Amino acid sequence: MAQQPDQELGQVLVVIPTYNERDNIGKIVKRLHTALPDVHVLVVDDGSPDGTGQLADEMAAADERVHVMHRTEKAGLGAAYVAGFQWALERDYGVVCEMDADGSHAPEQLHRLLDALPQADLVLGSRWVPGGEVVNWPAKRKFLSLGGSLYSRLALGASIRDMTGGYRAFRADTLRKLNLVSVASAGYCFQIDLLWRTLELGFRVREVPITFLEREFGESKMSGNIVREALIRVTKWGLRRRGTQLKELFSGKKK
Ligand SMILES: Nc1nc2c(ncn2[C@@H]2O[C@H](COP(=O)(O)OP(=O)(O)O)[C@@H](O)[C@H]2O)c(=O)[nH]1
Ligand SMILES: [Mg+2]
Repeated sequence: MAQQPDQELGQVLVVIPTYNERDNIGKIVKRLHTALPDVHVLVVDDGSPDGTGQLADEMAAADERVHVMHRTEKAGLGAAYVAGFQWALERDYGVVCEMDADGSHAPEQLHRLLDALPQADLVLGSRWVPGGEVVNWPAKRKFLSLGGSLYSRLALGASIRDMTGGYRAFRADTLRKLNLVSVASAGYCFQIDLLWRTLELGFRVREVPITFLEREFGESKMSGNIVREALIRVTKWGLRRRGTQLKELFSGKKK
């Protein structure tokens, strides 16, 4: 089992965004360090009223592998990740991972992502490739995830099966090229946004199968607004892409 995917890729940091995850954060970090003792963790907490941030501080005080970033208000998953990634890039991390706090992404499967990173610039934990699965999700969520991936795939012309997943491993060098300051996607659309930027730059993206398990404790923060933001943005990017293709076709014909 790999703790460092490749000596040359460097130290691994797992960024975990949290909002009201008090019942989950301790368990997930413990599982992660049991599976991969050498990885570092950055908890990015948006001022959770349930005290997740304080609990994370206690964990950080007792363990030098754990770090905490406190943000003042709930500003969405995307904004939390951008802040966490910037923190990572200011330090000496070679690999930066995304992972949910609620146990949906099994830390015991992180090695699958890390093992694939020497041959890729971004590795996606995928629910929708052979061997991948979702456990305990209501039909509505499955439909939303599959539908969201299909729509994004068609609009953007991408060949990725799971466009919206949040279990990922980036090379720090990949993240550096993505112009994070210009990422405005606040919600889960952030996942499509970053993937799209990575593909557009011609980076190698690989999917590896994961088992996504619905949370046992706490509540999902998924909302209608999050879905609308994704739909509007993906449609815009898709139209822009078609416009560029048409322009190229037109200028090609005129020559
Ligand atoms: N910091 C921060 N974390 C968030 C926010 N929204 C969701 N999260 C975290 O993102 C992860 C995924 O969220 P979750 O509600 O489980 O989404 P679901 O799995 O799609 O239902 C969890 O660790 C959440 O605590 C937010 O606005 N700010
Ligand atoms: Mg969840």
